[in-house]
Amino acid sequence: MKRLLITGFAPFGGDKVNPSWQAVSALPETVGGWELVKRELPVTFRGAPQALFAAMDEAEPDAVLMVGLAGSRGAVTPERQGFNEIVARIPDNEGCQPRNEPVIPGGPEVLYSTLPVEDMTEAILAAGVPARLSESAGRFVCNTLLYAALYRLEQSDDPVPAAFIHVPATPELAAGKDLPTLTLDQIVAALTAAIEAI
Ligand code: PCA
Repeated sequence: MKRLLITGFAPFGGDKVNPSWQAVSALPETVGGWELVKRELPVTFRGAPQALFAAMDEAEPDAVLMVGLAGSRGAVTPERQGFNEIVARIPDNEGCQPRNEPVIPGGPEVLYSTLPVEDMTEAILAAGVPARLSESAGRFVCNTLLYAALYRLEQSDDPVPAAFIHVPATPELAAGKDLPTLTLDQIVAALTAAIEAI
């Protein structure tokens, strides 16, 4: 069976939970012919790529799917691309707040996701969950992780495909805040449909 490394993030910015990891950890052990290897990543510019690369070396996956929270969005949004730019609006979980720095000095401006993000978006919609393809993963830790992963894979001899999916807040996370939400069940259904579309 082919192996999919799928990651979610720890809570950040004062939140108690992160639906990205809640949803990833709620997935079954296998989905659509993929054996899932799940990891929670730290929300730090330094640690997130490091932890992902360590998991890639250890698990030797056939594909990599990263998942993160985009609390202002009302739909599940596969990301078309990562940008070589960091502009942190808030500090990461180590207190780092880089601004106007490249992810990889000298790297290309944009790197494109190498999993079928259009098909994944269609599959999520077909599962009845709001979805759209996103042109920007922001400029915080999620975009840094996506760009760093695509860059590392591009440099490797035997690159496996990779992509990133942002998910909305859940009612649990949004309590008392004015945010659009999907239920955790909807987010789990969306990730399941996206994996089945790979
Ligand atoms: N979302 C943040 C970082 C961690 C997460 O879940 C982002 O979109 O960059």
